[in-house]
Amino acid sequence: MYFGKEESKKDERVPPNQVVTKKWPVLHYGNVPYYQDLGEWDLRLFGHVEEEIRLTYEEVMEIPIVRLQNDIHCVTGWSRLDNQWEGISTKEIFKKVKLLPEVNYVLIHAEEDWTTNLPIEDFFKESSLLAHTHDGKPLTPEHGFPLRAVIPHLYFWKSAKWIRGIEFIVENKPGFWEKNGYHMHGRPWKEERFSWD
Ligand SMILES: Nc1nc2c(c(=O)[nH]1)N[C@H]1C(S)=C(S)[C@@H](COP(=O)(O)O)O[C@H]1N2
Ligand SMILES: [Mo]
Repeated sequence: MYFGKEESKKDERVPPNQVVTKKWPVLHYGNVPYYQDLGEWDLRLFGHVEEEIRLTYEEVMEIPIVRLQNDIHCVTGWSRLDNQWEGISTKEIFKKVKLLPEVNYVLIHAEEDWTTNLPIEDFFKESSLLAHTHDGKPLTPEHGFPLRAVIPHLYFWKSAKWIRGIEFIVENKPGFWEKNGYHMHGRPWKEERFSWD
């Protein structure tokens, strides 16, 4: 009998110093927005782009849906496996806006001026999406309704809830938690938790 490989594969599924939870904790700074209607809601694609784009909620919902399953890893130490997301691939955002060649980073803007920064390759990775549905149900307000980023290969603080804008930038710029000591990149397998890691 041979156990070795399967066992080590299982271990490798969860990044170092993370504990798997079946529950889905709610974590954020600031207030949960409770939208009465989405008439005023928009998603701005701006920064170093040929022309700024503003997508209404209807326009976002017309974009073809992608379904992706992944594991999420919060920097506070919990991981949740096999999340099923529906939303739009970040590749669809790439099709909507013409980026200027000097763009290297993305700053995701959420309600209440909350932001998070990441390299452009991470944002446009195959597994990155802007989600509206989790495990078959629409996102609750607490988890990011109507639209949140899901960047599963980075610590979950990069997955902004209540997103309102994607800014394409040249020089890297810290977002909300990054200004408060969290890592500029945040790769769980390298345990990039804090800027001094
Ligand atoms: N807009 C916004 N998005 C946010 C945050 C926040 O404070 N504001 N917190 C981040 C952090 S630290 C985590 S761990 C995840 C938590 O998402 P959840 O509450 O759906 O589990 O959201 C991320 N997205
Ligand atoms: Mo977090």
